[in-house]
Amino acid sequence: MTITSHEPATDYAPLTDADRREFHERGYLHLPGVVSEERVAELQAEADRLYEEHKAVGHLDKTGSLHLLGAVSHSLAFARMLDYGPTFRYIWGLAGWNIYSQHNHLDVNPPYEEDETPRWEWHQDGWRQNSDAEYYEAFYGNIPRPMLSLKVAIVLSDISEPGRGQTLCIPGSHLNNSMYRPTDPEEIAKGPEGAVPWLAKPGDAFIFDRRLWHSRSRNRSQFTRKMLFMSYTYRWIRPVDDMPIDRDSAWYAALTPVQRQLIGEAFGNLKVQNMWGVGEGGWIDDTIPLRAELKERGLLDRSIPWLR
Ligand SMILES: O=C(O)CCC(=O)C(=O)O
Ligand SMILES: [Fe+2]
Repeated sequence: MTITSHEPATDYAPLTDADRREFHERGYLHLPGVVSEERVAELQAEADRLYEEHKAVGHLDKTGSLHLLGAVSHSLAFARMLDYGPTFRYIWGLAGWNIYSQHNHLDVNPPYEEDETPRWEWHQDGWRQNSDAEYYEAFYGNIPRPMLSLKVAIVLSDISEPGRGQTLCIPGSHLNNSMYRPTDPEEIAKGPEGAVPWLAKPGDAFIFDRRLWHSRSRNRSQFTRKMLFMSYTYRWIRPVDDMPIDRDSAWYAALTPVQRQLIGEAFGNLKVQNMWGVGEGGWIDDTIPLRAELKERGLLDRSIPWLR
């Protein structure tokens, strides 16, 4: 589809210390109405197009849901959300310039009435990161594992009433390395204490730390839930999604240098080392697009390690 929005893709407003504290205290932020109406309409149309395309070839699951990994490679409008100023300022502000999106997905979840044995779906993101990067507790004590990635969730349908398949989370739980896991079906069905559903309107966004304990929930309403999730991590961490990049495509040609970094491109002659933030000679590579962008705007900050 044609891109109709013309507002600048980037709005590099730095975070305040209070913004950072709020995020780190709660493990997530709800940003009401941050996505422009024009963009929301574009994203909804793309979500519907991709749903219909995947439905036509039988790629929905048994609940009729689409969970499309590597979503930004299927849509220019999605890829252009990677550095959408009002959400992206939290990403570089909290994680720095040496980042990309290793994992991003579109979720379209129609109502699903069928009764199912309830499953416990509470988790932290990152799979082996929750084991491999663990601190040796006998020596260090029980300290929170590292964040390593964070995610933007863009709301594309009205989920302002409970029961519409919202993501659930436990505020502040990102600092806990483990969570109680019941086996009793009744307890599983009831869910954990303190769970909060993300009630929101189209155009709202959530930013969340991958350590935040969260769960999907069943959509028992009459409304289809539509969300675009984009995770960002360091360039020295490998991709999660299979995201083949066609460098001859119109999609690729339309991406800005920062967007190309965010889909996982490396720059210069030393492509592998470049993922570590360096160029030839082993020096920090000031031409890495997001670093260059922040530097030009005077937003690198020696007092914040990831913005050095
Ligand atoms: O679909 C959802 O509500 C949650 C998905 C999830 O666990 C995630 O995006 O990390
Ligand atoms: Fe998750």
